[in-house]
Amino acid sequence: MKMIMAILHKDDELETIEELNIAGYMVTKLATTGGFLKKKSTTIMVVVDDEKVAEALKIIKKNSGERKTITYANPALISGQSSMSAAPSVPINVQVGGSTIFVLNVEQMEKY
Ligand code: 2BA
Repeated sequence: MKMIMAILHKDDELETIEELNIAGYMVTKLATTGGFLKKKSTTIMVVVDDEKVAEALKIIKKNSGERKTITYANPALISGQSSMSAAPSVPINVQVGGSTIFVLNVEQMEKY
C-alpha cells in the first residue's frame, strides 16, 4: 500500500478530486500553505494498493500538472501600460498548474 501526497494549486483541486473520486479513489484534502511563497495550496492524501499508484498519478498529472493555456489580455497591459487601450484583446500563452507529489509506503491501515 502507498500513500500519495500531492500538493496542488488551489485552482486544480476540484477537478482533480472529482476525477479521483469517480475512478474510485478515496481522498482526504488538507488546506495548506507553501512555506516559501506563503501561497495557499491544497494537499491531498490518497492511500491505494501498489498496483493502483500509476493510475492515480495519471489522474493527478492530467488535472493538476503543469500545462499551457490560452488567455486573452488587453495589449496595453501586456506592454506594461497602466491604462487599458481600445485595441482588441490578444491571445497569450500562459502556464498554469503544477504539482509536487510524494509517494510513501504505508505499513498498515485500520478502520475502527
Ligand atoms: P515548487 O517546487 O513547485 O513547490 C510548490 C510547493 O510545493 C511549495 O510551496 C511547498 O509547499 C511544496 N513543496 C515542494 N517541494 C517540497 C518538499 N521537498 N517538501 C515539502 N513541501 C514541498 P513553497 O514552499 O511556497 O515554494 C514555492 C516555489 O518557490 C517552489 O515551487 C520553488 O520553485 C520555490 N522555492 C521553494 N523553496 C525555495 C527555496 N528554499 N529557495 C529557492 N526557491 C524555493
